[in-house]
Amino acid sequence: MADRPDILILNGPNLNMLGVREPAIYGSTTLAQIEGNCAAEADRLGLEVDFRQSNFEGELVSIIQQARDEHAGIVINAGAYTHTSVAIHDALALTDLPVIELHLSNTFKREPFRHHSYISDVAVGVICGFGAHGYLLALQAMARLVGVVDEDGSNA
Ligand code: DHK
Repeated sequence: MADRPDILILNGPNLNMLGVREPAIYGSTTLAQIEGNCAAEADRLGLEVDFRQSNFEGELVSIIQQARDEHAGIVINAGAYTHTSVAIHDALALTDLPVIELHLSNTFKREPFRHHSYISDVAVGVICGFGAHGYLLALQAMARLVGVVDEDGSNA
């Protein structure tokens, strides 16, 4: 349906390796499986999703810049760029879109260099530590932010 809000779910470096990458930390669900789960959840919620991944910082910046014309909100797992990228911070700051920061792992239980995020202060909120299920939690939160469900989770 064309008038469903279209949510960009943007994945950064190394997330294309989910399934084989440190499964004790990131789980065994592949990015393709997460994409499929997101599509089903988006359909249930009344959203469209545009699910993307790049290992390149500049490409992530360009996708974020384009999102303001094409999408209603951004869910971003920027991978390691979360902790390093002023460029991604600045790109997110100039969108007028609601942003949700997402991580599979609980970054605060991990190495100190993962405790700082350049994204949190331009995000509405942060979801971390729930593995692949976090993507579905992020979509549920986004559905309320873009007004397709009420605060209590019922259809708006
Ligand atoms: C993913 C990464 O690739 C790491 O660099 C972050 C994040 C954590 C995650 O948990 O999804 O530190």
